[in-house]
Formats: sequence, structure tokens, C-alpha cells
Amino acid sequence: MTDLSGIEAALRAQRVETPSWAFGNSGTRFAVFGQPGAPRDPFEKLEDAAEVHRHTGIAPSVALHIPWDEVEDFDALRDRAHKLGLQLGAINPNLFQEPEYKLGSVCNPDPQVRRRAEAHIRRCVSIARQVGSPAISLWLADGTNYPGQDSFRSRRQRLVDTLRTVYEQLGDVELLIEYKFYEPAFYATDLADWGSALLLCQELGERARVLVDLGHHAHGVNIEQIVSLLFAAGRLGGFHFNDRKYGDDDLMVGSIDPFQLFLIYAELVALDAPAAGVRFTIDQSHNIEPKVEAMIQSVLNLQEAYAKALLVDRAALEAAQTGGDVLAAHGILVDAFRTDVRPLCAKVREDLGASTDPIAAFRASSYAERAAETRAGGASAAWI
Ligand code: LRH
Ligand code: MN
Repeated sequence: MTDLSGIEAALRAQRVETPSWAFGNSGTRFAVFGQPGAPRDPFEKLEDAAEVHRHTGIAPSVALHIPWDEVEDFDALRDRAHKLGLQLGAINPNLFQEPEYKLGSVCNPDPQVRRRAEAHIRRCVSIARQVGSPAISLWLADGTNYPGQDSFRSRRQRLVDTLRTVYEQLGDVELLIEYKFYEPAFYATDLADWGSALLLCQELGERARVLVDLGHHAHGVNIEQIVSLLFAAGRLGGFHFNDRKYGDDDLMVGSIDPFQLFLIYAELVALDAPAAGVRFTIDQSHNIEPKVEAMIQSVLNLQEAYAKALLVDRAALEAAQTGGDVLAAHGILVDAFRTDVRPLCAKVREDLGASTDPIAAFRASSYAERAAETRAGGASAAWI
């Protein structure tokens, strides 16, 4: 018997973190199409994040990226977030845009560059403490473009040595290590896959865990199996949710392969991962679509994936699995996936005081039009 009140309670407790950088202008190496009303500073990014939370009820924290979200007064930014009903989430040190990082940051052959990278991470740790953020979320673009360009062993040693000094100064802040199989490096990436990230976390210590970005795997890789493995090792720290058809496309989560997203959530529910302090963050770039509405739709896609996963008849599934009934087991999972959970999710949002139909409510609010008017002057925030 499905315990609907238990499922509703789990859905009311769902938490999704939005990325500040997805509200700013972004693009590809070919073009950045600026959008009217795009935020001009981190304070305006928080306003957009608050609008997403207002309509969905489950997105009360925002991840920051430094220096994209650099401000003179981080106390003021924290206080503004709190006034908007938000918390500041994971702090992402940007170690991939400064000219000196051409040959890498913490893996760079030049010790001076490594020290600069280390200093930036340490500064992000102090920002995290100041704004009450629980985690540093670290993605390294570090890698090489040609065979022979550098030594795998030396780069690995530099990576471990540099991050070990950082790890010792984390205090109670957690370290999330994000891997990616290629780009911008096109021959070897220093943190290319879950195994490489897991080994590093095990070398650093308990407070280092792995972050899984859905767009960072080669085609055909079974991400839900990686999730199960990392959780079993006690090192599943978080997610960067998005979707893709080809490379690291950073499209709206659940927009290309909603079944894969469901399978990841089905694994998370089976593992009871939401209760284990795993961070659920979106990481997308809305190159052509309206950014705030796209973020609202993305949070809804995550809510629906979680609701379908909670509806899986666990007892029947386990019985079919242990009984070797292949098609019954598969069928139980697919039944849940095929369930229309939109009315259930609408009720949960209503119970949370959010919108039953967030997209309609957002469009009716003319938030985007007002932002385009009020934010007419000044340069919009952008990645590149
Ligand atoms: C790298 C990445 C990383 C961020 C960046 C915005 O592809 O996923 O998480 O720092 O996107
Ligand atoms: Mn990411």
C-alpha cells in the first residue's frame, strides 16, 4: 500500500539549490545572446532565485561562483539573501578563467600558479564561513591537450599536495569534488571520472565527497550505478543537475532524458540519500530560453522525478528482483515512471504556500517584463 502522506512529507522536505550563474547571460564559444532583464550583480541574481523559490517552495538556497559573484560586502549579500528567504549555498572557486591557469591551476607545473590557486580556494573557504555556506564545490578545468604535454604522475602529486593543504584549513566546511571527462582539456583531464575523484577524496579525508554533474560523462555511462557506488563508499556529496544530448550541453534537467533522471532518483530513494546530507544543485546555462522560467521548469522536473521515484513499490520490486522475475522488476519501475505525478506535486506546492501552477503564475506576475524595465541600464552579469 503506497503511503501517500509519507510521500507528500518527503516532497515537502525536498530541497534544490539553484546556481547564481544560470541567471546571468551565458552562451557558447560561438555567441552569448544577452537577455533583457538579466541580473547585473549578485544581489539581482538573488532576486531571481527568490522568485524561483516563491513559485516552487523547494529552492531556498543559491550556490555562488567566485569571482563571478564577487561583492564588496559579503555580509550585505548574506543579509539580503536572508531577507529574500534564501540561504547562500555551496561556494564555487573559479580556477579556469585567469590567464595564468592556461596550463592548469592546482596541477600547474609552476608552483607560483599553484599557490595562487590554493590562495583563491582558501579565500572561498573564508567567504563560506562568513556567509554561513556549508560547502566548497570545486571543479577543476585542469588537464592537457596533447600526449607528452605533461606527466600524469606529477600532475596527480601536485593536485593531492595542493588540496591537502586546503583540506587542513576547511574546519567544518565540506569539500565537494566535481569530475568531468573532457573540456576544456582535450587529451587528459586531471579529475576525469568518478574513480579519480573518489580516490582523491579518500586521500584527503572524511569531509571530501564527490559531486556528480550529469553532463560530465561519456555517452552510455550508467550514472545511477555510479551514484550507488559512491553512496556505498560514503562519498556521494552532491549533484549538478542538467541534461544533454551530446556534450556538456547544460540544458534543463529532465528535458532530454527524463527516464535517466527518474532512474537516478529511484536509486537515491532506494539509498535514502536525501536524508544523508547530499546536495541537490542545478547547474545549467540558459543560452536562448528565458532564464527564470527555465529555472522554475527545472525545479519542477526535479520535483516530478523525485515524486515518481517515491512511488516505486519497493517491496514488490525487491520480491521480483530476488525472485529473478526480470520483466516484473523492470515493469514495477516503469509503472512509477509512467505515473502522472503533476496533481500530487501541485498539492505539495500548495501545502508549502507556493504556486500550484508555477509557470502560469510566473507568466501572470510579469516578473520578467518588470525586470527588463528596472534593469535596463548597466552591464548584465555574464560568464564570459
Ligand atoms: C563545468 C561546470 C562546473 C562549473 C561550471 C559553471 O563544466 O559544470 O560545475 O563551475 O560548469
Ligand atoms: Mn557542474
